Amino acid sequence: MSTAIGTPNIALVKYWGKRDEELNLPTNSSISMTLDEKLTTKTSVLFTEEIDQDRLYINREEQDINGADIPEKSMFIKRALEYMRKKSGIKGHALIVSENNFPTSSGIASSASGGATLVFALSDALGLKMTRREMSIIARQISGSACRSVYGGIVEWKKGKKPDGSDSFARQVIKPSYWGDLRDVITIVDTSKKKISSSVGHHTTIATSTLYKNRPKHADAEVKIIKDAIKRKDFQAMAEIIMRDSNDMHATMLDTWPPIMYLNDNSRDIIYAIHELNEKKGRYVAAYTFDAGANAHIITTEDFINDVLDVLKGINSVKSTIQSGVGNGPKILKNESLIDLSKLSPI
Ligand code: 2P0
Repeated sequence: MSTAIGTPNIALVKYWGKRDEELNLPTNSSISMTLDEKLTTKTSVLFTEEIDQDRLYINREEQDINGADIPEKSMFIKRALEYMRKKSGIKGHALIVSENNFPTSSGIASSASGGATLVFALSDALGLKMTRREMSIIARQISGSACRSVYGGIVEWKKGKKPDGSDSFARQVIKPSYWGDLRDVITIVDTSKKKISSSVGHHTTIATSTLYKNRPKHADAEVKIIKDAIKRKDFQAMAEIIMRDSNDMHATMLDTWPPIMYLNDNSRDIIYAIHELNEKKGRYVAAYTFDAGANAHIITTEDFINDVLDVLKGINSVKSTIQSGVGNGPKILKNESLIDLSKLSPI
């Protein structure tokens, strides 16, 4: 048995579009900041002969991972579980209990922290001693963005070229402590479940958007530039790429047919307000970015947190904010468990 804790990541140059939908192989490389433990996924895994099939609970709700007609995400989880179990030679069924302390499917990357934390817990429970690279490759096959949450700090996911995905994994490019005062102010305006899943969105955008055709090459170039900017702690260069890349991705979504619109009027209020703040300061002090949801991530530094919070106070639709620094990535929790061993169910 093992329990792991992991965190989401926020993409600074985004992953949107797959060259292989079975293996979650992206059309472009991406780069992200792993978040700290304000937002967490905890996952306990037990292998036992005492249950009759594999069982998975997410936020206390049992998910079907055994039937023939299960959702794609469940199939991908099952595939990762079976691969790792086979590698270990352990025979028991898996009881997996996973809990997020934040809303799922609302664009706060629950699938990223979920996938990475699960692979961490499985590897430890099965005694596999896998490298982070191996874990990143398996996490990618559960959910693309999960391959980045296997590491702390600033993380690059190189798209790779091989059809089997063996060269498509993430790696840490900057340690968490390098730019210790970097912050993400996660700004919640909407906690409802998104209408179009990321997996469907990735597919439809590639299939129908003409704007998208320019994106992969452009995003790859931006990854290189932003990596150097972060190494120089050049917030000016970094901020503009972050905002432009988010806008670029959401433009291809709007150009998708039928259109995908994750941003709403509340998101747009935040975009305008951050541009106004930057203009007032005469330079970039904050950068917005949005994933597949209306909630904003505002990247800033410790010095300007209060300016950002003041701006957000003036926006009615802002329900709450969470401040995150750069996180250290997943780890094993030695003395915690979400499994009731006498009932073989979630605690
Ligand atoms: C990202 N997103 O780079 C981008 C930005 C959303 C917008 O990765 O189908 O849940 O599981 O590989 O990773 C969300 O897509 O998609 C995502 P799958 P995933 O973080």
